[in-house]
Amino acid sequence: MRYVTSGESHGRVLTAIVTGVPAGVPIEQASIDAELARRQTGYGRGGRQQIETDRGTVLSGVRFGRTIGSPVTIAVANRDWDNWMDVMPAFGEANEATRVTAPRPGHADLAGIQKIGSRDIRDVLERASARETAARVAAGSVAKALLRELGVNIISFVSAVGAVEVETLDDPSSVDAGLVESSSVRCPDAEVSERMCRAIDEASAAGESLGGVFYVIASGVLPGLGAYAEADRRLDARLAAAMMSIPAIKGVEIGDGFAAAALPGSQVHDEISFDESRGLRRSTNHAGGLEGGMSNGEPLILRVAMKPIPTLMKPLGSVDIETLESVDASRERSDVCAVPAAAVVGEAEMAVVLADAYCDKFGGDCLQDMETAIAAYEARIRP
Ligand code: EPS
Repeated sequence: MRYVTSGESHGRVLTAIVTGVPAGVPIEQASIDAELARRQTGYGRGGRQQIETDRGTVLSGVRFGRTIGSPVTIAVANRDWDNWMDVMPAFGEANEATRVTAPRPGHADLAGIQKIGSRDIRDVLERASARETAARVAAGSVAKALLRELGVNIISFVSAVGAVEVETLDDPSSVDAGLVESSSVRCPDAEVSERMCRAIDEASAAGESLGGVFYVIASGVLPGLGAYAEADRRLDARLAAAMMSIPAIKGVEIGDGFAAAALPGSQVHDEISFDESRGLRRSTNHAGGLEGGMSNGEPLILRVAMKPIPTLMKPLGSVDIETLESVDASRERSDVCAVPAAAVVGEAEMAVVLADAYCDKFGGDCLQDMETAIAAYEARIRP
């Protein structure tokens, strides 16, 4: 299973096309829209979220509420298009007055126009905008629908906004998802949530932006997904690449991640045990559910670092690409902090990778065949 998206931030519509979706997966309009709404929440978002109420319109691949094995297309309209029709039309004459010429440090702006040979940074920023992630979440909702049938559950939460962080986190996979969903910054600790919101207020008042850290966790994943034998089928590599594909992501850790590099092996590796009810298990999960490029049956735990958003209301120095004079970087309406939204995008990215890995291992033609193959596999690996 994989997806492509199309669409610009202030264009008419975003679309996601998901291919390799097995037939027979139940799809609900409400589940697609609920995922899109989760991505739109989060303290620190800008004025744009008051304009948009994202809805996914299914254009192909679903019939009477079930996938039919053909590509699934979902469109998400940009309501803001009404205000941008004159800036983003497909045809007509370019308007010099709406050109953007002061690239923002940290954004795709400068390398983007150098790459495509444009005199208007808007040609780049419209697609580089994280608005595109709405389409990814639509794609992820299809992957999640399959995973739900297979007993896999994916959650995310924010553990840091700027310098404010949750200090003690014994077992990230046992975090209360209800608490996360009720926090405006997707943080399971109410007191830390409050401090995160104040940090966002302070950044906003200072014309600053803030990054942070989020976890994405999958439970109910069977062992043996991915591969130890081929580099590009390794599940850890594919999950890390999927997280790094989200705009503004600068780091990914699996399990104990960088901290494990400083410890002796006996404190890092998870002992293997057996009991009648649970079969072969690990007593700890330092590996974050991934060993040898494969899932090992424990929860998959990824920790992801997001840099602060590049659009600053108190801008950094830049150079006008037309006059070559020193100027302030361009200011666009933007968010102060989008870490909670990025966490929801992280869930979608993980869902697509895991759905693809399940289709690889258990056949991707139809859900019923997958369920049969999974039952046989579970019986075989059970001692
Ligand atoms: C973004 C800038 C802002 C964000 C946008 C990402 O949009 P605008 O330029 O219209 O104010 O709100 O994110 C979304 C619209 C979204 O739905 O996530 C940027 O430059 O990356």
